[in-house]
Amino acid sequence: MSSNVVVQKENKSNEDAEQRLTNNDPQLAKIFPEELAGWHGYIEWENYPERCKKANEILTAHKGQFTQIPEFQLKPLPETNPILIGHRWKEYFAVLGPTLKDVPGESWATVQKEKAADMIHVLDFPYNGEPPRDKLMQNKTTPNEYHFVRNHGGIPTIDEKAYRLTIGGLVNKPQTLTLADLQDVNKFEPVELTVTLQCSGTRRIEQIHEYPGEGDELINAPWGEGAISTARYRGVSLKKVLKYCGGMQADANHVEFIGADTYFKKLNVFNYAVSVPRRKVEAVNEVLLVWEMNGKPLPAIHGAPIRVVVTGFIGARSCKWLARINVLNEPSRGPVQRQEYLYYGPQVGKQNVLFSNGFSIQEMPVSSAIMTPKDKEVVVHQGKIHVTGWAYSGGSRWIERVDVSPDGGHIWYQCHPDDMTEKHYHAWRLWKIDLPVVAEGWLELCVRAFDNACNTQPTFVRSTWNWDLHVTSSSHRIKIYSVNASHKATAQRLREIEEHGDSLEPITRPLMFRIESEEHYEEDIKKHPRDPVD
Ligand SMILES: Nc1nc2c(c(=O)[nH]1)N[C@H]1C(S)=C(S)[C@@H](COP(=O)(O)O)O[C@H]1N2
Ligand SMILES: [Mo]
Repeated sequence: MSSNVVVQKENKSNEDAEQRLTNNDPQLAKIFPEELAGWHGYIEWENYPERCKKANEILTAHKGQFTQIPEFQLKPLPETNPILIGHRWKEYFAVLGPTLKDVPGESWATVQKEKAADMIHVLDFPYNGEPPRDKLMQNKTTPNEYHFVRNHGGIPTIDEKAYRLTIGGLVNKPQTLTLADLQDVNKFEPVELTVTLQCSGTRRIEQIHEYPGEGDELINAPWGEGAISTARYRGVSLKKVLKYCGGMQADANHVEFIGADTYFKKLNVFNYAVSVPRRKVEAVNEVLLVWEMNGKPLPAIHGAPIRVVVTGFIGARSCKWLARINVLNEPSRGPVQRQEYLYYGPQVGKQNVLFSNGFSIQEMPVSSAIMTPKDKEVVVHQGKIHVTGWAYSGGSRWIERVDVSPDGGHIWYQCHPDDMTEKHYHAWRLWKIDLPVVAEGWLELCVRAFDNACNTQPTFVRSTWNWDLHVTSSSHRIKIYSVNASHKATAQRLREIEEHGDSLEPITRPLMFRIESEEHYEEDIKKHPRDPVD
């Protein structure tokens, strides 16, 4: 129920970036070369099965030496920042030789350069980070330095001038386009769009806290409510780019995106590859190729120079460091598409799971979260608690209504439209409410949103728990300790605390002054005798 702890202690990511394993085989630079001049950290795997086989042999030979995946579901998360350290993944990079061995360290340097100092580093490598909750609530569009990041591998660095995008498969005229081509207004009219990206793992920590699930080898980040952010992107519509390639052929059904980064699965190597259905690409401005984020060049950590933005779908489909587009007859065969981001039924788990059991998650459902106050916060108020948060629905649906409850979901109060940011087809609405609260002590606050199709959220985490721990979209619940200072007795106690230089928090610490005078106590037991009259 609670979200990621705000972490204070430093965890030694830099030190750990010094690889524990190395592989000094002089042949490696030749076997696994950089694919293109001006691109760093890009090994092409998909076009070279022999190369993949060789990588698998090397990884298999080191199998016993890789660090175990840390256990973080059956015990509390470390109170460090970074929270988790991706030793194993760094070791995979190290044993493949010079092209990749420095990428973990470089990736961490990019985090330091491009991200705010107070980001919560959920996993240091591959880098996964979410902003502190109050920072996410400050603007309808998230400043680039606070936009969450989800990586499955390293961050390739690509010189803009050397960038080129190959488009092939079931298109009539395969093309290779440079960045200048994509930005040429005579070829493609640029578009701007406000888009919320949401990782399908957002709020996963709530599922983990209640019922742990799949512990993937790429650590499935224990996200809080911050693996969602919104930006204004500038780019071109992929629909137009494919038209420029002579259009898709009749048997084209899916469009695959291949990133320049390297991804591992059970000691096999891949480039990051995902796909979306043809009909999604053919909708107007729902799939963009972008180079600008909030009026600034797309940061390296977000996929520079070109990434895909798929509106209303899980973040995973918005491929970063886009190297190639393949138009296919069927969904991508990449493990990210076929073996991950699957939504399993209630009795599926380690004992019986098959990839074919789950359906592929594409559109995000309606979801929301309370961002302030924080879970377990002591809130002193005068009868109203100021509550803020986000609400979002995927699939080009938008939020119409947000309700907040002060009592776990019996009484609900609706946010006034003036207290919600404006509507977009593909973005969240931030909301706020002064929630009427009379009661004192522990209260469960919860939120539920409705989209324009009247969809709303499941009631409890348990209602939609799933083995892969995706799409935690149940009504978000936090516990707060209410102190209502409009009540006479409470106002009096707060004054006494101040007079004695004592403090209300932490509420678990006893007060060190006498809480009731002798006279008052005597008076009261006279009025309300402790013993029955007969
Ligand atoms: N090439 C590539 N693209 C990628 C990923 C990745 O690891 N490699 N991660 C995906 C996932 S799972 C998400 S949620 C989004 C996150 O985008 P962001 O890091 O810009 O917030 O990028 C997607 N695109
Ligand atoms: Mo994601």
